[in-house]
Order: sequence, then structure tokens, then C-alpha cells
Amino acid sequence: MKSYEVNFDGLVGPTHNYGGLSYGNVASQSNSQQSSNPKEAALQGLAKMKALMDMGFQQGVLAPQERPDVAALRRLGFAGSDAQVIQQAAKEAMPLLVASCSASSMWVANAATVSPSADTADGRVHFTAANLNCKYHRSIEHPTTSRVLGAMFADQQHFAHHAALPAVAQFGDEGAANHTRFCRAYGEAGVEFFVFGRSAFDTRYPAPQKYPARQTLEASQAVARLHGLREEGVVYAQQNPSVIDQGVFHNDVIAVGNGEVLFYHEDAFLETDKMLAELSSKLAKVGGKFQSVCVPRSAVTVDDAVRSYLFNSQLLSRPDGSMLLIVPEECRSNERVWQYLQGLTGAGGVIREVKVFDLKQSMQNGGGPACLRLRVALNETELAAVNPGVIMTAPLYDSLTQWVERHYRDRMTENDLADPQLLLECRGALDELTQILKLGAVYPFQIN
Ligand code: SUG
Repeated sequence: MKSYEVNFDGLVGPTHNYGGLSYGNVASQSNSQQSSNPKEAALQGLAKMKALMDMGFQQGVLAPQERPDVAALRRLGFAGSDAQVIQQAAKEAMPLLVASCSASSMWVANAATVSPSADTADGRVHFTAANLNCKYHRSIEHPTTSRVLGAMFADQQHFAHHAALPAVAQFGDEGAANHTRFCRAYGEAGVEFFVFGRSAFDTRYPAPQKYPARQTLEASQAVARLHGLREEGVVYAQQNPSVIDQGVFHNDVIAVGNGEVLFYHEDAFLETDKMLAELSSKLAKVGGKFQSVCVPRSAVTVDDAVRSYLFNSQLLSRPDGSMLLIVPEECRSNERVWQYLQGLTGAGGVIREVKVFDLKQSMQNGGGPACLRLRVALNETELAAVNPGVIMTAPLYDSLTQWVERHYRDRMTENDLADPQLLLECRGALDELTQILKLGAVYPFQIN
């Protein structure tokens, strides 16, 4: 049976702004309080989806969330009408209002961890929504994420959904940003690779000194158990704590994998050789031949990787078995990175082509091409069971761009977030969106 990797990209929400909310994420911190352009952000994301669809890849779309999150503000003690809640928060606790307005759900690599049916005990595709426990503004995403994923992958015969892990730092889980899957073909059993930043319960593991390690070993292990993965089909590795301290807040900022290939930076992991050997032997047991492409620090420094997002790229398989790398524009403007990429694609290895996308609006908050997509490997039957409303087509692209043009502002600052009118605008837009994507009622304002 045919199988595919379907990339579901997060549609940027209408409140996209630079809140400076993510300590440890260099771009988010350094662009704090700049004015943003939500319309441009959404159109840049849609252009990438359209381009991948036009190249023949399976492409889907994942809806943004209701923001400002008035219900979250109410839980923090703000009261009255919705407008009063927003006005009171703006007056007394602007950082909380900003956090409740973040469009961070666009980075859907953090929405969930997904295990394809070929890897799981019950033969279904398993999803665990990420608790995103490290940052308040992201920790409020998972209830809606679960509803949206439930509406997209509704058929229980093929899809199993797990609630987010317990909402404490010991089970901090950032979803697919720290998860990669290796396989010979998408529909065959593979090896799931979980990268953690620290252990919450075992003090023998080192931890970063400056910035938080968002993913714990125990969270990754819990997800593997929930999904019914075989021990032989799982590899755990620890992220090098010193790169976390240099701004590598997720593994997908320093490594990306696809098919039988891992593309990674020399400093990405601890005990790299042992990890590569385990990946290689476990992949061999399911018929695959593991290949790694290591980028040496002499060619690209960790700082270059963090600034250019070289590894936050999409590594995609082409029909001839070679691969294509989708990178952000920032890779072209970094001389060392661009030179490295020229050498890489010219060397006749597996990665043959690089395509550059302008995703500046998202990049300024630390979100590159890979952050913006959630990968779901599906066989033909499973793909047919996905809600067809969320699969990208030329007409859907047209409706979504028109929808963005109609509803999105082209400038957003802190003052705009304090405007109660914004809430009404966003709800109006999202109500229409759920009809376009045929999601049914998924937002708090639709179900309460
Ligand atoms: O969680 N930025 C996101 C970026 C997530 C990128 N995702 C992956 N690497 N997979 C984060 O740090 C910034 C929001 C702000 O500051 O306004 C933010 O949430």
C-alpha cells in the first residue's frame, strides 16, 4: 500500500505578535515588543504550504487558536464581560494579556508527538498533545490542540488520541520538535528517536545551566508507552546541555531527520557515537540503512545554526530517493551556512537540493520551516480517513488567502492587543475558518 509523510502546517493566527515570551529562545527575546505583521505572517506560511503542494508533496493545514484566551485570563482572576477582562488585564498585568494573545500555536511541531500505525501496538496512528509546560503562553494550547486534532483525525478505527501529560515541569513535553522517525518507507515499521534535554528523576544526567531544558526523558518515555512503541523501535538521546545554553531550545533547532537520514550538528547530542550506533542497528532490524550527515562546527558554529535555523529545515524525500532541504531565507544571508549548503548539495550525497522560503515573521519569534509543520506518516487508507477539509488543494489555498486578506491586520503592537475589538475580529475570523476547514465547533467561544 502507498504511504506518505503529510506535513500539516500551522496557519498563523490573527494575533501574531512579538511578546518576548520565550526565555531561552534567542529570536523571541531579541525581537520583543517590535511591531509584527500578522497578515504577512499568515501569507508567508500559506505560500510555503502551496509551494510544497505544487511540488507534489501531501500538505495539510492546522487551524490556529482562539486568542486572546479570555478563559485563561478568567482563571487568573480577571472578571466581568470579555471586554472588561481584557481591559483589566491590560491595565494591571500587561505581560499576562500578551501571553494570552500569543499566536504560538502556529508552531505545530510542538502541537503533539505522532507515531504512525506501523510502529504502534494497536496498529493505529497515535497522537499525544504536548503539554508545553515550560512556558505559560504555550501551556494553554493543548486543550484546543486536542480538539482540533480530534476534528482532523476523527476516525477511531485509525487514529488514537492521548491527552497531554501531567502539567508539571517533570513531564515537560514539547511534542514533535524533539521527536524524529527513521524508516525505509513511511508505511513500514521505523525507529522513533526521542531527544530530551534533562531527566527529572535521575540526577545522573547533566542539565543546562542557563536556559531551561524543555523536554524531560520521563515525558518522552511516557509518550512512547502511551503509543505502544516496541523497545526495539525506540532510541533516546540527550541533547547537549551546552547547546541549550546557546539557544537551542528544541532538538529541531540543531538536527532534522527523514527516511533513513539524520542531518545534525556535531555538537547537538551527548554520546553521539553510541546513539548513532543504536539508530543504525535498530533501523537495520526493520530493513533500513541508517545514514548520518554531520555538520562540523568548523563549517557552521552553533551560533550560526541558531541564527540561521539551518537545521530547522524540512528534509523531504523526492521520488528518485534523493532529498530536498527547505530552509528559511536566513540561511542564505549567513555566508558560512550558505557556503556549507552549496558544498553539501554539490557533493553528490543524499541531500541534493535546497529551496529557500521567506518566513521572516515567524522566524523573528524563533519559528522556522520545521517548527511550522507537524509530520504525520499515513498510508493510503488512513489518508482517506483524514477530514478532507484540512488537506491543502488549490481552491483551499485560494479560500484561505482570501480569508486572511479579509480578516487580518497588517500591524500589531501591544496596544492593539488591549483593544477588545480584536477579540471580536478574531472570533469572527475563526468561526468562518472552522467552516472553511470543516472542523465543526472546536473553539471555546463555539462550545461554551
Ligand atoms: O516555543 N516561540 C516559540 C517557537 C517555537 C519553535 N518551535 C520549534 N522549534 N519546533 C517557542 O519558543 C515566542 C512567542 C513570543 O515571544 O511572542 C514563541 O513562543
